[in-house]
Amino acid sequence: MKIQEINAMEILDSRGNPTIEANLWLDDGTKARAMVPSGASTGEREASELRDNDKNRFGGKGVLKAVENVNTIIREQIKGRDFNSQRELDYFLIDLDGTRNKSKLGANALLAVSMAFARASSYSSHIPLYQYLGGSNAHVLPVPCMNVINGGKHADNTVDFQEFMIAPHNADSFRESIRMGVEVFHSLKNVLKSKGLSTGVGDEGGFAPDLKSNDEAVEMIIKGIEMAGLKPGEDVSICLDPAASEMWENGKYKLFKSSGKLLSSDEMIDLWESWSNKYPIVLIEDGLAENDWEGWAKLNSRLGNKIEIVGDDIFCTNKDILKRGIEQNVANSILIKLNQIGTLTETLETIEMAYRNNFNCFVSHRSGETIDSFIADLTVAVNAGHLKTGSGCRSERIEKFNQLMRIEKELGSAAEFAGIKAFKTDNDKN
Ligand code: 2PG
Ligand code: MG
Repeated sequence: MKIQEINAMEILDSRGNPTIEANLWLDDGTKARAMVPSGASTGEREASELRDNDKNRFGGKGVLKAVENVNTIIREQIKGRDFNSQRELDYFLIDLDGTRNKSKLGANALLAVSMAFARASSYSSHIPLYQYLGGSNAHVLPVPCMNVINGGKHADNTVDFQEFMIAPHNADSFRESIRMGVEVFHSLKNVLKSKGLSTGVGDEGGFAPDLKSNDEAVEMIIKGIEMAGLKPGEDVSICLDPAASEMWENGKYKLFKSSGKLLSSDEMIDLWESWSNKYPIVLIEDGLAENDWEGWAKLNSRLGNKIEIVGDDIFCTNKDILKRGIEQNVANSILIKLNQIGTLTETLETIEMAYRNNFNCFVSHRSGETIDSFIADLTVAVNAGHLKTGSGCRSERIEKFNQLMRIEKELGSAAEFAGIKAFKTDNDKN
């Protein structure tokens, strides 16, 4: 596959911040575009997102340097060159950058090219992206974990924890599960309205009301599930991403948005244990901070045989860090975000390592998104069984759901909806 032309430009993400888009042409005339998302609660060890830091443009958030790197250094090296595989291109880009964390050219620049090449190759070979990436066994439609209440860094409210998600797993199909999820989203809106609470939404499309406590968020969601005529735990379960790294300071967790409480690592673990006993929780992502490895090992030994313990900031989709996590037994699942590592191939390597070690993979959007639906295809490609890509509104989130419905339709009778078995819960033992 010879690259005929490549160019990039600065576009905007869902928060109105600049991000990068690449357009790539192969010599058979196929053309593809890819857009790169951007996080707010980023892990310390993520690959470097190159920003201009020119305070005169977008408060320093411009990405003109990354764009220029694609249009000059990368273009000069890959234009007219033949790449036999995605792997060959991605390792070429990694070598061209030459740094450990992609700080020279920018992980955002590299990922735009990597994704655009994958999409163009799939068009060129007339194979849908999910099958191009995953092969002919790509057939599992994920449970959409929908982030219906936003807090933490994603909303200006009194909720400490970043994401309260619903997992509508008791369905026969993805389409049905999305219907259930959206109906819960709408009935949650009515619950909030009836209590005089705000129904404005946060960055990922979940509601962002001021609540008296973090518990109240879960209680509202349970009411919303019931009001939609569904059974909490049986039809729809709860997943959490408190994004605990954001609360971690001097060895303590600051719950300052709600109560002003300061919790030790052990107290946080107790909190998650008590929550998972009283609420129908099937998954906790980043229940502890990225540098609290000792705490993670304890959390996983306490709850890891009951619910899914997902590492996001702690692993950063990085296989070397995941390896350490496997050795130290700190989790049973990993969050997968392409831009944390910066190329598709490295993402697939991390996923492969996870599966080989009996870890689950939970595919994820970023809080700053675009309408690019690449992660929908990736989720089916690797039969991940669950993904998180926002709530029941905002087109940059909904587009991924729509793409999954298209894939489900295309797969026809070969499609399988993952259901509850997507999660690492004690159902595993049944
Ligand atoms: C997370 C993500 C996505 P951000 O913490 O998992 O929900 O947030 O993109 O801001 O890192
Ligand atoms: Mg997270």
